[in-house]
Amino acid sequence: MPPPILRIQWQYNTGRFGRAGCSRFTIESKRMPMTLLGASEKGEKKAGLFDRLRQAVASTKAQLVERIEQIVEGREAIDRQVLDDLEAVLIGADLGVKTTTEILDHLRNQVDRRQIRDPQQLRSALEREILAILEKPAASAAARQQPPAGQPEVIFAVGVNGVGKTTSIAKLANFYLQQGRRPLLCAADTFRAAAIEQLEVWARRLGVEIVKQKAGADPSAVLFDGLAAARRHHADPVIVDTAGRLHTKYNLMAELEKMCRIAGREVAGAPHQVFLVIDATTGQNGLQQARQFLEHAGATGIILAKLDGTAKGGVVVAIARELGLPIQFVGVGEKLDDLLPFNPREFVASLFEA
Ligand SMILES: Nc1nc2c(ncn2[C@@H]2O[C@H](COP(=O)(O)OP(=O)(O)O)[C@@H](O)[C@H]2O)c(=O)[nH]1
Ligand SMILES: [Mg+2]
Repeated sequence: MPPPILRIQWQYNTGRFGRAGCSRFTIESKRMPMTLLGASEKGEKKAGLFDRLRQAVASTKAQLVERIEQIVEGREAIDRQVLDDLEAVLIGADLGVKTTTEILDHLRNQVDRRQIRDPQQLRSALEREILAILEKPAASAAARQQPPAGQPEVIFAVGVNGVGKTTSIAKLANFYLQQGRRPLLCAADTFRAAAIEQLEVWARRLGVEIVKQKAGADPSAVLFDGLAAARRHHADPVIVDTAGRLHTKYNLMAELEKMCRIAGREVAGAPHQVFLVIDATTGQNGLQQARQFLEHAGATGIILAKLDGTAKGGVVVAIARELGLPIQFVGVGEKLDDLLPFNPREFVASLFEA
């Protein structure tokens, strides 16, 4: 039987935990986060973020965890049929064939060694498997090179058209603003005038500086200007929008490589971060497209946009395993604060908690 749900409401009018009236938030969790006991602002914010992650993965949870519960219900042994059904569920939730096969091999192994016997244990065994896959690339993220003192951190966003690059850049700028930094946006997707205008609208809304040129300009020239402006105005980080048109793939990749060279010549170690933006709603197809970028752009991490409203959130696991890159942020909507730092444990908890 699942552990009972603990339901807490903080009442701002009385300053106590309780059930009635005037609450601003509700937390439901098997484990009560310690920070909430003091109801500090930090705790409130954290609970809010977790709640939003939970909302964003609701469809994936229905597709994955709730189906597993249906499979194991009433079964007495972990037989071939149970494992075949589990395999179908994992593929249906877009974990991909390779990742699914690896997970099933591990589970079969545990069944053979009688480490798991009861079908009811499959759920938590799967939770452990997914967490291990997600935590693996996260461990390597710390090795990133830092910019020299007094120089801006340079961050590129790359990925196919329409995946959510420009929107994610605006959200990232908002994230860094909240950390007390002064981001500068660089409109180096010069392929379409609309792309420059879109970034300008965000910059105005955020009140941050933007460096741009006319549509059709050399993206590397815009980048060069952006870095110079950042140095002059002590802005940091410089967040660079890039084009993502796949039909002129060769030019695009050559352009990206040139931008990386220019950045590195101007600021040691730049680009310090290259976020590959992937659209979660495209599932395995998105993963395929992402691979093509990786060959040329050398990404350091993933932003998974549009996790809200997709049942294909299982692609998170395939991305972590097959690209070997940490997922650093997930997009959960179109607003500025709809970007959540990705934490493997929280992600798994949001999917598997009762
Ligand atoms: N629901 C949702 N929509 C998003 C998210 N991120 C981006 N979008 C939408 O996806 C569309 C394409 O985004 P855009 O940033 O222009 O993509 P780009 O071509 O890669 O720069 C826009 O309509 C965005 O509002 C997200 O996390 N959730
Ligand atoms: Mg764009």
